[in-house]
Amino acid sequence: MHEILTPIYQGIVDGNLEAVKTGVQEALQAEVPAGTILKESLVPAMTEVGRLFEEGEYFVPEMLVAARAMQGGLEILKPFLVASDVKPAGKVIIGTVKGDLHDIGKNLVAIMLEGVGFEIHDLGSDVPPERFVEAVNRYQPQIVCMSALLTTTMTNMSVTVEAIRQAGLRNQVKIMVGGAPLTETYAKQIGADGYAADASAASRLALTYL
Ligand code: B1M
Repeated sequence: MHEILTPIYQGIVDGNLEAVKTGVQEALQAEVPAGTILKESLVPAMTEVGRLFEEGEYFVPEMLVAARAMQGGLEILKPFLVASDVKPAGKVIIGTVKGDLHDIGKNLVAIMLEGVGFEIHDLGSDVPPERFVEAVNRYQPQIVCMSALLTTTMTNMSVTVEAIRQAGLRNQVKIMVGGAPLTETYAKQIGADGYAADASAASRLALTYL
């Protein structure tokens, strides 16, 4: 890892929002590309937080402060990740499915999609199937993106796909899913059109649907 990125990584692991903000600003001033800052410090730091949680060293409060610190860093990075001169390529609605509060990955996917020119309607987290349906009716997007981080909530993706089908809207939209516990096979199984392992893959895949 680039030396200048160490305080950002450590700041997230320690849940130190101010250290992360300062670290990100300093790295940008030193002309480290935003994508490098993201991939080499923010993302690995969250992986480490997950490992510490799994090993019983961290509990929910520590995960929460780490997440806040990461969001703080992401907010500063966002304008640098989103190119301003790209024309809207299409509309996307995105949300984390019902019962699931994890929104960092979803936010990152939204940023990358915005970066390639999509108009984003972010429904937030813990989004019930009927709100996805309502948003498809309201915004008429080409693509619906769903995120899930828990094995217990990924099943709500299938419920949401079914709700969109029941509402007679399935042929109007492409449905993309992602999140750590998901696989390509699972995506196919629930009748989604596509799966993306990370935010860059999501933006590449979305462009193929236009
Ligand atoms: Co939670 N949590 N958490 N957590 N949490 C995980 C997911 C976990 C793996 C930790 C662990 O045990 N190692 C585990 C899940 C186990 C499982 O089900 N397999 C877990 C658990 C158990 C829980 C609770 C149940 C804990 C408890 O209460 N006992 C609880 C559940 C709450 C709920 O949702 N109902 C819980 C709570 C929380 C916090 C609220 C404290 C916090 C979230 C805060 C927030 O998001 N605002 C939190 C956090 C931070 C994590 C970890 C540490 C980090 C998640 C993250 O932000 N990663 C996580 C461990 C880990 O992932 N290492 C963990 C960084 C992010 C950039 O990556 O989200 O994977 P990710 O997104 C990627 C890709 O997955 C993909 O692209 C993104 C960017 O490249 N992607 C998509 C994501 N969505 C996509 C959608 C697409 C395409 C790609 O659409 C097309």
